[in-house]
Amino acid sequence: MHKSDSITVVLFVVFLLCQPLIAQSAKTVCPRPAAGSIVEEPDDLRSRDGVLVAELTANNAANADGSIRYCFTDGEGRESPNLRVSPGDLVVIHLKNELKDIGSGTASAAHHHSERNGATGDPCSSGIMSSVSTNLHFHGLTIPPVCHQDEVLKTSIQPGDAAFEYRFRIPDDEPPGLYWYHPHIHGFSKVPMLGGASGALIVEGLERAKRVTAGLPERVLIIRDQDLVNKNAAPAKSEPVVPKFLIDRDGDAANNGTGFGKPAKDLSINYVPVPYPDYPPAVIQMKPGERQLWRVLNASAITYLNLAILFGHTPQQLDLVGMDGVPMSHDDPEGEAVDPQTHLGLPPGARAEFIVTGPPEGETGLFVTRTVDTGPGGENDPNRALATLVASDEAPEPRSKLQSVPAPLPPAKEAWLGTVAPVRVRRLYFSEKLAVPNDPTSAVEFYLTVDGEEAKMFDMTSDIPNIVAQQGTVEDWIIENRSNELHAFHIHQLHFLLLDYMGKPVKENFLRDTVNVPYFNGRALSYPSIRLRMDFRDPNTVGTFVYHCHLLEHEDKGMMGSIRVEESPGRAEQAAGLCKVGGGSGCTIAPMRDKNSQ
Ligand SMILES: [Cu+2]
Repeated sequence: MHKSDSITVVLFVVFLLCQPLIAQSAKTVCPRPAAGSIVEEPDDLRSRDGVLVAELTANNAANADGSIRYCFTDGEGRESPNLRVSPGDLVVIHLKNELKDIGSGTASAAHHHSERNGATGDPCSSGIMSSVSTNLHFHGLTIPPVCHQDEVLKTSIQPGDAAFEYRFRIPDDEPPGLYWYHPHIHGFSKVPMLGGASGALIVEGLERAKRVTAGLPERVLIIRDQDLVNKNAAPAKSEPVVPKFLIDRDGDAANNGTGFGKPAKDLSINYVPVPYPDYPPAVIQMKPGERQLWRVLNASAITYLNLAILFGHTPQQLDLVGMDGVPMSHDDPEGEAVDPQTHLGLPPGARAEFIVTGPPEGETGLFVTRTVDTGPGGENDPNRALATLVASDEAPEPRSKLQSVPAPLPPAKEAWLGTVAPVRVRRLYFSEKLAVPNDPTSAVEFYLTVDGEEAKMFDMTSDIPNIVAQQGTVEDWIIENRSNELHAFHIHQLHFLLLDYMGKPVKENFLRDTVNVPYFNGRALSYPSIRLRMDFRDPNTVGTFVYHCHLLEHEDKGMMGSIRVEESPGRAEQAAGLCKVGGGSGCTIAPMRDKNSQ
């Protein structure tokens, strides 16, 4: 071979080696549709023969304004896909971290436990929580809080780590409905969520519980928030003149109480942005008068939603069938009932599933979020459009349809939570405090405290849980809000029943995993509160996990606590073979041991 030939060969090999790099840099990471686009459904990854295998990669990229886009992509490049599973399915996800250290001031890392485990360590125990760490929380699923399933206190995957395997089974009795996945790195959850690091997980079979949905075409709509695209713009001329906006400590527009003005954050619907100040609506095409099941997730970091559909100025009926992944079916064995609403409040993290009827031929509707009064200390969540509903015979059908002839779900294994007596009542409260009490410019600290304990920010390094509960029991928790803004209470691993709201009993026929807690107005004689019945009956709740505010800047700044659910002693003895089948004195549940016993 001539020398020049070998150089040519070397150059050609170098060219070949560079090809993937060139191709990758030319491809946009986490691409986003333009404002006003048609709302496309996320791609579906469906389980096959009882198994869903997904290769997911956490990606990010900088926007021109310095904000960061995030997404999870699968091996085919599908962005933040829907994970569609059935009860009993095995889920295997290989998660690769390709996050880049971009953006300003976000690269600081908290190296909890790292001295014990080295710089990178075992992703199950490293506890390294930084802006480039990632992991997954499966919001709403009752699966064990252990590494490789749904554990977020220690599990953390770093860039350069091998793909990390999540492997868990969807419980046979997991209620069918809308769940979701997102990273849960303590102290660093807000930025990825604002950037779009979230996706839907659908447990199929809603039509088996709510036959009224059988055969309906369905849509998954993920509403996210993001930093304002037009930060310095004046409100649209069509808006009423409102008091000059104020900026809160996090740099967001503060609640002005008018329903108008600059929002704290922009919203997007399936990644189609609807930016302030003109809110150009995205487009949802429907056949005239068509009934569809909408599964709507509020994946916002801090924005409350109050959803409505308007034809002209008239709010339309939304036939609610499920909340937070739980069908409203325990008192509706035929599954034919709906709960008609004209607007649906969704705190960050919550979901609603409801039947929508499309506008008549040639007419349009408007999908909006109405204003939410978040309190004097809250952010501004004004009235705004999300999407125009365009009725046309040519509208394409949504990709998914519920089964037409569903087999009914097996009856619930456990008694309805509302009929089970709680073994105890606990009181918790949300509060906020200035880091330097007499300095209004100092940082705000956020607390979620068990009444009687010292209020302090959540400490990731502590192995002592704030609450210890017993598997097999149910408890009532009264949660107060002593601050002047809304908070959204969420607990991992389980659902609860809302019993009282502001001291008044409510009769809800469904369970939640995320709930709004009203703010203190400074004048009432007592703090506003809610009462929840917490369900620790499922053995999958055994272990240590967290409860927190789902407004992520509050969570990141310490508004979180941990709970350890202990295996019931009777159960442990049974497992160890000490009890005969059918019980005996040695098999009764021992008294509770609890550091918070009064
Ligand atoms: Cu909060």
